[in-house]
Amino acid sequence: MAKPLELIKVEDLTICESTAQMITKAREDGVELFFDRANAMKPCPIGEQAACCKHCSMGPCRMNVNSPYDRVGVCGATIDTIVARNFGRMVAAGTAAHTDHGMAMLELFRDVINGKVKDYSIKDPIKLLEIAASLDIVTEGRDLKAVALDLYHELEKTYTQVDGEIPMMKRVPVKTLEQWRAAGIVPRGAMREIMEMMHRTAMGVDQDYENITKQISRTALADGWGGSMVSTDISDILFGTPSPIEVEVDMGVLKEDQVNIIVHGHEPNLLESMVVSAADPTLVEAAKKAGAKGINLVGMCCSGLEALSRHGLPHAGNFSSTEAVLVTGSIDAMTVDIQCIKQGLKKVADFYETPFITTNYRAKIEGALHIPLEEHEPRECTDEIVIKAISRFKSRKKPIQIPKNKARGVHGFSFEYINYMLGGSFRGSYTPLNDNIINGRIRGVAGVVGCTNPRSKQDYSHVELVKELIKNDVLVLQTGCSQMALAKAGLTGTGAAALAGPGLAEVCETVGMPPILGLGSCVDNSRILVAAAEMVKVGGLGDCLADLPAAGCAPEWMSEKAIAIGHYFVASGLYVVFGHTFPMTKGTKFEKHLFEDLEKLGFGKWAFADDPREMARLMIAHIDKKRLQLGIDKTRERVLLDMADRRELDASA
Ligand code: XCC
Repeated sequence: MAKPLELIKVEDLTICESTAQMITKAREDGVELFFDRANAMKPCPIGEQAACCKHCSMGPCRMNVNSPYDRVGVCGATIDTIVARNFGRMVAAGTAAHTDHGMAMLELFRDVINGKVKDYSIKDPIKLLEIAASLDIVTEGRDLKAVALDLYHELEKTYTQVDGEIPMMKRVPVKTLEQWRAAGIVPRGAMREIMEMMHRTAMGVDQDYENITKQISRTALADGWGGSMVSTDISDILFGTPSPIEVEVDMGVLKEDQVNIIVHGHEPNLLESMVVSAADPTLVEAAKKAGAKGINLVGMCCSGLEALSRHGLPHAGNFSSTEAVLVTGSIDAMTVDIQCIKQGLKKVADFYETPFITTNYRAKIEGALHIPLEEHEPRECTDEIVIKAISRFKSRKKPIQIPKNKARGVHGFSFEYINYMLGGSFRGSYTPLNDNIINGRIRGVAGVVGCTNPRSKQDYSHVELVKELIKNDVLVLQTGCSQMALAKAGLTGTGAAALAGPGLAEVCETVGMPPILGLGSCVDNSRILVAAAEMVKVGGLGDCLADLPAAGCAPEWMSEKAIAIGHYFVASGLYVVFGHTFPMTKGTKFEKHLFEDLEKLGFGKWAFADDPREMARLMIAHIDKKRLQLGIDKTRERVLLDMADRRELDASA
């Protein structure tokens, strides 16, 4: 046990009531969670500011964060070189994670088309044809398989293309693309960009922070407009494009009298096959024979968000709750694939005698049972997981305590559905969104995304920030663990319009949409890019992404993937605020470059804030600045006057 647990107040760790209850239970049970480890081990003060260089054995060299220009590394590397290199490697790692995931989806797509994989099929042929057409692949008069094969070969370039622009550049607004071309940052295949990023940040290579930043941008763009975007599109084609669906979330979705199986990770194929296994009549019968009323399949983190968006599968919570959910004692199996899977889960699972099963060859955990998910026979893996869970249900020994908290909300928004929702099925269009931004009812658009982190109170900043944004008429798009924070807080239904400002509330009421739109997992941040590109295309809001009255935020981030996401938004032209911590040495030229200079060069820029209200203030100030530059600041004043007048009229009526 790291440190006396009593020292940490539960209410300082989370606003998620279920997680709070489970932290308390874990303390009683003597089980250590990552909250305790975070408390016991303070972050390294030099590493926290990215001021340590360990890229060769002449060091590691530790800079003085209080006076960063006091010294240089043994090779002479300056603080700016060191911090930029560290930042670049985070972007490379985050990009690698999303692109490797995307490439796995693309390979699955290839094997579905060529008939090697029979358990999955093409669920959305319309989207397949649309994406193919958008990439100039001839679709008319051709059979679906031929188009699909061409699409596969075209999209493969996203990863492998040695030279030239990747296919999705066709979706980038022209002026933004021209700007990237001028800056020399249009991405080639992700493998090339990641390789070059790693090379340039090795000892003795690129030692000019501005030049390093160019490769950081190019690598990040290979993620957002490349690996992640392909992952989203192919997942939609294979498993269905999400449309709004009402879903239950939080630990109250667990059922004491059923076999509870948690699926946690990122690639949708494991959960897709789990859905089939959990509904298999033979396995359901086996569960009943074991005394259960049924099999309760529940998602967590991004895997869970993929299945929640497509199937309405219940979701138990976000990153900070994955250990806590095991503490309920009710989990009969937890199965995982890749990313955000704490090694500590294994120990907690062992304590509660929950089978903990890894399924992906890239992500084994020492001591955990590994049942490989082979794509041509996925049921071999997922049926076995269900059987293991049934047998654990039969022999449950530990007391069970399931929190009662449960919230209902609407999820599963996609670029395509927003198009349809705003414009109708025959004239799907983003024009009504642009019109309402231009007329000022909607002040702007914000993406609030990303992780939770044991070093910040779970969910608190997500919820407070989003409340503040919608109150100020900012439409909020969400993904990842942030989406789940708002869902648990009961703010993903149309009822949330009651908390929205008058303009946004009016639009929500007219269109019948909530003010907070959940778009899915973290690779689905690409849906935000596509929506933003469409807003530029529709017109009236400037002619490049940097002109939009829009901003993004990851208030409780923790993963390198979040840094890659943040930077592809910045390189695309958006303003991005990160919360609680930032891998940056203060007072350096590199900090100024990311936080000020990039905007002057026509890109977006980074910002940092510790308090959710301050995050909201910064984002709204940026949105207002863009409205002013677009010359639409006055319309908003008129609308608000109208609303005030209307209220006065209402009051006097
Ligand atoms: Fe992981 Fe995707 Fe972060 Fe959540 S938001 S902690 S990256 S699960 Ni993606």
